Amino acid sequence: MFKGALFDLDGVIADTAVYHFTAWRNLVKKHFDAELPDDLEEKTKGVSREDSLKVILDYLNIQVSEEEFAALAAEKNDAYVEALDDLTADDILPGIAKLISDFKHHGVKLALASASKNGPVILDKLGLSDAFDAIADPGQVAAGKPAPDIFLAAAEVINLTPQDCIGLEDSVAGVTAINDAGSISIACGGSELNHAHKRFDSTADFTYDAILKAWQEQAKT
Ligand code: B16
Ligand code: MG
Repeated sequence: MFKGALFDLDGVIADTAVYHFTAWRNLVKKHFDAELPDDLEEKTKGVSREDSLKVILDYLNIQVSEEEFAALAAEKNDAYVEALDDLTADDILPGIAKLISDFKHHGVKLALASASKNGPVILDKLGLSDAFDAIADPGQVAAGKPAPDIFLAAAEVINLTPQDCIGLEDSVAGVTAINDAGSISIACGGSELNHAHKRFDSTADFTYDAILKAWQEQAKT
């Protein structure tokens, strides 16, 4: 039986991914009068603010100074944080509140393994801060997703080995990070996440029983 659950935030606990990409789109429109294609969103999912900006500037083939880079990242974050203003517990994705309460009922420890530096604020707005035993700090890890660091840190802050944990993710980079950390990856999303140990279509399919079954199947292999 697994002892810990390492949660991604954007796209797993709340649908804040759309706010991230809208903020990037508006920034790029304002500063460079350019549009971002839909498929760039997946390349920024789970990826840190700075790495997301690099992906976007590479796509646009634009070079900026270090100062401009920092100013763009800060402006995007201000717009994103403003968009979070109205976030409430109603924005928790389907199935997640029940899953969290079932995990707690079964003594599973919970840690946040989000790339977002806004994680604590978002958990607070969703009324979930007390449900989590610990939050891994993305500002303290050497490398962002797809590197395993944030999931290794998340297991460590709840005093467990990654092998005793499952990781929940919605991004290609995040699933790779969980796998490389040595945890069992449980994903929600399309076939781009087929590298997960178990993939479901949506968070509504993330039930305690389904996840336990996925864990037991993996334990047999
Ligand atoms: P911030 P996750 C990630 O969160 C987002 O998916 C990604 O789009 C964002 O760039 C990253 O957090 C950093 O967020 O700018 O708020 O620090 O999916 O790992 O929970
Ligand atoms: Mg995510």
